[in-house]
Amino acid sequence: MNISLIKAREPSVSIPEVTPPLGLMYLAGYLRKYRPCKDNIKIFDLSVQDLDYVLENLKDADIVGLSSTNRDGLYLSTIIKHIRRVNTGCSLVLGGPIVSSLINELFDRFDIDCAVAYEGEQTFLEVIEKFDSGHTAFENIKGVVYRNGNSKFTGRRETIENLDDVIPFPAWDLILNSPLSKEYWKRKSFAFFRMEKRYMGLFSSRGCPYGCIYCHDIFAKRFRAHSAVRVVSEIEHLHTNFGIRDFEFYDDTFNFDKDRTRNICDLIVEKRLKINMYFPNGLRSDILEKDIIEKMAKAGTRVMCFAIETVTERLQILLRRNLKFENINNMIEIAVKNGIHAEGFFMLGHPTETKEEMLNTINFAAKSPLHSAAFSIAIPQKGTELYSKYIGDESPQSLGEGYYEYSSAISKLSPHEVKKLLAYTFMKFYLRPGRIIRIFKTFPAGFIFSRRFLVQIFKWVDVVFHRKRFSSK
Ligand code: B12
Ligand code: SF4
Repeated sequence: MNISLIKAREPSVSIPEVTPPLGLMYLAGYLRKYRPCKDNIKIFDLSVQDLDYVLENLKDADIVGLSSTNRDGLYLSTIIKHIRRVNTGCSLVLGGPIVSSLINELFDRFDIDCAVAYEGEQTFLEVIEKFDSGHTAFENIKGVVYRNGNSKFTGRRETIENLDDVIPFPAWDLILNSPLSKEYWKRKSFAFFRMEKRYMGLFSSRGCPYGCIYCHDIFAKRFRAHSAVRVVSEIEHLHTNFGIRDFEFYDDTFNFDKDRTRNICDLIVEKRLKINMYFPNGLRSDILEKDIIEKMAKAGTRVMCFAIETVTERLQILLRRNLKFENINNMIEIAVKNGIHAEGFFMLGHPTETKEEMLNTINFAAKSPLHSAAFSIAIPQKGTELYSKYIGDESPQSLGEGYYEYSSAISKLSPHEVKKLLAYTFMKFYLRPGRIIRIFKTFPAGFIFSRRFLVQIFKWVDVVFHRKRFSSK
């Protein structure tokens, strides 16, 4: 079958980061393994390709698979309308975080044939086989949302346990052997900076056992991981066959299994792989240990993000994040001493959060040894407990909300006041001679930092003045 997989994207200046569509590469790799030689699979990405170009190439598709987050879903119905116009015969399958988030309202919003919720590989395979056999009755396939009057969900599929055996390498070649790769390398990725232009994202584990009420549940609230040997063989494969030396890990809790983390680093050192590693999706900071950070540094870690979010204990409990603070500054200091760029993640505007509590978090960040800090606003996403509790499941999710555009006041301050505080964090954190000197002293590529610093300034100016530059295509 001709299967075209498309990453949807909402083009916005306030979220300039773009990452290669790992989810689609996983799906393509899985179909190749379990339906060998049966399909012709292509990947497109609206983050880096024009809609017109993509539409031009969809004319022979039997199945179009769309991947989207909530935010990227802003223009999804328009994109779908265009796809239906250029290819009247194709079947449209939706996947990605938006599905589990908006499970009961998908068919009200989008003209699709079916959707795949949560972990996608096994369900998508069964959906493709159904289409291939000329049928469209999905009620016996676990994990599918289909139209039956409204949206009907067949129920959640069991997660894949033995990841090493079941999940093949993602189909990296579909990106890395095509001009698409250069489009990612030109742009800002998830990590604060990269040493090399060429890079690839990795997803070495699935799921997270912590219970933060604002977080998704795509891969279940349990940690499942590829073995250290498998992770390093992915790195070796990408290094040998595609010349990739920079690796961004998008895992939710990469370091949850301490021994796995140690083993991955030891293996990289043992094999003398000269690579750079980045952890832009945050590490669980309170389970880090000195020797783990040292091993990570030795193995090539350049950027480590400490996901702290708030320093108010009351809120850590309310958000069910339960981060223990005692050791965090110490761990940041160790990372900095080992030449790792340490970035902190913080959020403002948590439910019931007061101005004083927000200022405490801002002051903690400013006084910490962090090199950089990313502050964003806590935006409830439908499908999370945060949304049910503080917005209400009956309220429709507004899909256009990203790091800064936001309208729901769940803290004690108004959205406008929270935005003003965000602008203040930037000055408070960066405009400190001590921090600037330390960045240039410990950071090996100060010039990259300066460039990022300027980009950040433009971004914040944009936020403060509420400039909207969304395309309404
Ligand atoms: C990389 C990343 C980013 C990148 C790229 C985002 C993008 N547009 O793709 C950047 C840094 C830009 C980013 C920004 C944001 N992100 Co982000 N990000 C991630 C992260 C860490 C990894 C994504 C990934 O590669 N996963 C690995 C692959 C294997 O998983 P996957 O893509 O979900 O694919 C699987 C299934 O979903 C399914 N599937 C996926 N697509 C398809 C398509 C079809 C046809 C089928 C059948 C199945 C299917 O099968 C795949 C294999 O099992 C995830 C966390 C996570 N654990 O996934 C958050 C996540 C996707 N981000 C999230 C959020 C909230 C945001 C922001 C809104 C943050 C903010 N406050 O502003 C912005 C929005 C940006 C945007 N335009 O969407 C949420 C999304 C929730 C939601 N319901 O939308 C996630 C899930 C994190 C979370 N904790 O909740 N993010
Ligand atoms: S620790 Fe991170 S990935 Fe895990 S539930 Fe909390 S926010 Fe989500």
